[in-house]
Amino acid sequence: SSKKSDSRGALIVLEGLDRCGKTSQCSKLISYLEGSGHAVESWRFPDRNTGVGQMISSYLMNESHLDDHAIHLLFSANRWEKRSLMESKLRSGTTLIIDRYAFSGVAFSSAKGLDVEWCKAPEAGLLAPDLVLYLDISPEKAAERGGYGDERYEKLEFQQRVAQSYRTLYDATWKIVDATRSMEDVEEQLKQIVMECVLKCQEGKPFTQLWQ
Ligand code: 2DT
Repeated sequence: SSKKSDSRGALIVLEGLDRCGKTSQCSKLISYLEGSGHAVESWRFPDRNTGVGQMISSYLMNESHLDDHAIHLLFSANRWEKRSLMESKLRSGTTLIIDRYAFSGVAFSSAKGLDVEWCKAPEAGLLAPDLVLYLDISPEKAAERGGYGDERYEKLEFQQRVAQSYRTLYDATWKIVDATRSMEDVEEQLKQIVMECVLKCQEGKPFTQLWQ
């Protein structure tokens, strides 16, 4: 139906390897949507500001050690603690542009050797994105872009395994974008795809949930 009451914001996720350009493209999309009069917020996972998020942050900075399963569940809990706010923002008409989501959760944990189905299980029931933009770049090219930082996962061999794990998650909601092109080219391509999605959600596209 296209009743006005069904109108909602779009849930749009950007995914990709470290240094694929995700974070810059998220802020460009925010300016673009704001400039064209849409209500929009920029989110990211992990959200390091919550109690759970602080545990994740200290793990990522190698200041604490956690079992691979335990940290996986914390990343997932960090999404669950934001789920109801996410739904109410979307219902009130705000589009959310999110830097990483459950796909990072599964790709990074399964790259450590955890079972993919086990990794997906705690994510089931979270809101499914209307669109996943995958900024595609080889781990080697990404590494050439000024190198990685000091966080736990920022190593070439690990990023190679993450790239393979991501590939098993592609579905119809994904758009694979060539992230080796210029920033401006990538930006132009993303704008078009995103606007199409925002308009579809305004018309009342129903919500779906992850992996159920
Ligand atoms: P940033 O550098 O983007 O802050 O990410 N990660 C992220 C996981 O392992 N599981 C998750 O569920 C999420 C959201 C990816 C920090 C690192 O955390 C990884 C990189």
